[in-house]
Amino acid sequence: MGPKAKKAKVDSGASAPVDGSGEFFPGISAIQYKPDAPATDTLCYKHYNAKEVVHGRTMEEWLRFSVVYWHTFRGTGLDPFGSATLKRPWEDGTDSMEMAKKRLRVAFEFFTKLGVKYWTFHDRDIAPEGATIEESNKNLDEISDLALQLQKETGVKLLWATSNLFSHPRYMNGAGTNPDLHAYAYAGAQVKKCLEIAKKLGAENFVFWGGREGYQSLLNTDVHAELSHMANFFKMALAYKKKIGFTGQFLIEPKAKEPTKHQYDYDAMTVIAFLKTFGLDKDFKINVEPNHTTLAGHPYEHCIVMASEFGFLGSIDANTGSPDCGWDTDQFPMDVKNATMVMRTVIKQGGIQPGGLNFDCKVRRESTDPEDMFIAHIGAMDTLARGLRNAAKIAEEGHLDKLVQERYKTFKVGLGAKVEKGAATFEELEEYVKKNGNPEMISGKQEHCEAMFNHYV
Ligand code: XUL
Ligand code: CO
Repeated sequence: MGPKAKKAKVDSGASAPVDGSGEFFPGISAIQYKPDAPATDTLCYKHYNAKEVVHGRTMEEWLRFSVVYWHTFRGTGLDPFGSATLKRPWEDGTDSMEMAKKRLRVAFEFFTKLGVKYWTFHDRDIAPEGATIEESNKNLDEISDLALQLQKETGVKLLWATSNLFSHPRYMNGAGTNPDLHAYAYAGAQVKKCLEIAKKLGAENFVFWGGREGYQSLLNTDVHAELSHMANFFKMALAYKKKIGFTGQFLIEPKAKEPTKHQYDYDAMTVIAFLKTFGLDKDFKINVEPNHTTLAGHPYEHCIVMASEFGFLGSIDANTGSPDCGWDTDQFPMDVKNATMVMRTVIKQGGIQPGGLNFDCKVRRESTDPEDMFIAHIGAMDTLARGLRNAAKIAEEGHLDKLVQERYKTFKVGLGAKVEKGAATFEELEEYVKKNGNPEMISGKQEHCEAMFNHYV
C-alpha cells in the first residue's frame, strides 16, 4: 500500500448504518476501508477504496462491482452428493411470494452494507414461477415493484437481468435451440416479459447465457437448424427491445460445456463467429466469465483479451474455477495475478461500462456462516482493487507495452506497413526475401516479461 492510497479519501460508498444495525445482518456494520487492518480482519477493505482516484477515475468507476442474486440469495450449498448446508436464518423453507419479498429486503441490506452499487438476477430467482405464464408474469410484476422501491431507497442499480431458460423441465432440450416449437415459444414469451422488467428497473445490460443451448449427441441433432433458430430468437429479442424502448446493452455469455456436453457459445471467438455469421455483431457484446474460459481449455484471461481486442468485451462475470478441476466451481476470484491481467485489459479498452464486474460466484458449501457471504465478496473486491492498482502502474510505466510495440516494429514501416494495410502481395514478400535473405533470430523475451510482471504484483 503506497502512501498516496493511505492519504486518499476514505469512503466505503455505502449508505448502510455504520453501527451494525439492520434487520438481517445485525452484527455487521457498513464495510469500511482500513488499509492498515491486521491479516485476521477480513470484514474490511484493505485495497478497495471506492472514491479514491486511480489512473484518472475512481475505483468505483473502474470496477463497477455487482452481486448476483442466484448464488448469493438462492444458493443452498446443495450438490449432486448432498443436500443443502447453507441454512440462512431469514429463509422459511418456502418459495412463497412473502418469502420472495423478505429475501429481496435481505439482499438490499447486504448490497448496502457491502457498498456495492449493482446487482443482477434471473427472472426466476426473484419471483416464483407460477402454474401459467400469466401467473409467473404477475409474480414478477409484484416483486419488481418492490425491487424498484428498494433501488430508489438505496441507490443500488441493476447491472443486468436475464431469463432462466434452463432450470424448468420444459427446457431440457434447450430454449432458443429446442427442436420443439412449443418450448421455443415459451422461452420467447419468458424473455419478452424479462425485457419489460429489465426496462422497468433500468437495467444497464441484458444477458443471454445459453443454459441448455448445445447438444448431448450429434446423432439426434440438426445443428444448422438449431443455430439458425437461435439467431432468429435473438432477432426477435432485438425487435422487442426496440419496440419497448429498452436501451440496455445485449450480451451473450459464452460457456464451453455444462450442462450440455457441448455448448454452442463455446468461447468468445465462437460467439463472435456466430454473431457475424448471422449479422448480429452490431447489436451484441460478450459477457465473459473466466471460469467458463478455463472450461474451454484456455488461459484464465484469454476470452477477456480476445473479446476486448475485437471490440466485443461488454461485461465480466468475475469469478474463478480451480485450475486443478474441470468443472464450473464459481469461486470468488482471489488471485492477484489473474486480477491484474483482467484489469489491464479493462484499462486498455477505457473501462467496462456499461458492463461491470459481476460476482457470479458462490461461497463453498462448507462456508456456512452468513458473514462468509461478506468475507467472500470483500476478499474478491480487494483482489480486483489490487489488480487495478497493479494494472494502472503497468500502464503508467509503460515498459510491457513498449516491449510489445518494439516486437512488432517491422510492421510499422515499408513493406510491413503495407501488409498491415492489406495492400501487399505475395510477389512483394518474395522479392523482400530475395533481397534480404534469412530473418535474424529475435528473442521473444518471455521470461523477461514474466519477471517484469511479477515486479508489479
Ligand atoms: C452459468 C452462468 C449463469 C449466467 C447467467 O454457468 O454463469 O449464471 O451468468 O445465466
Ligand atoms: Co455467469
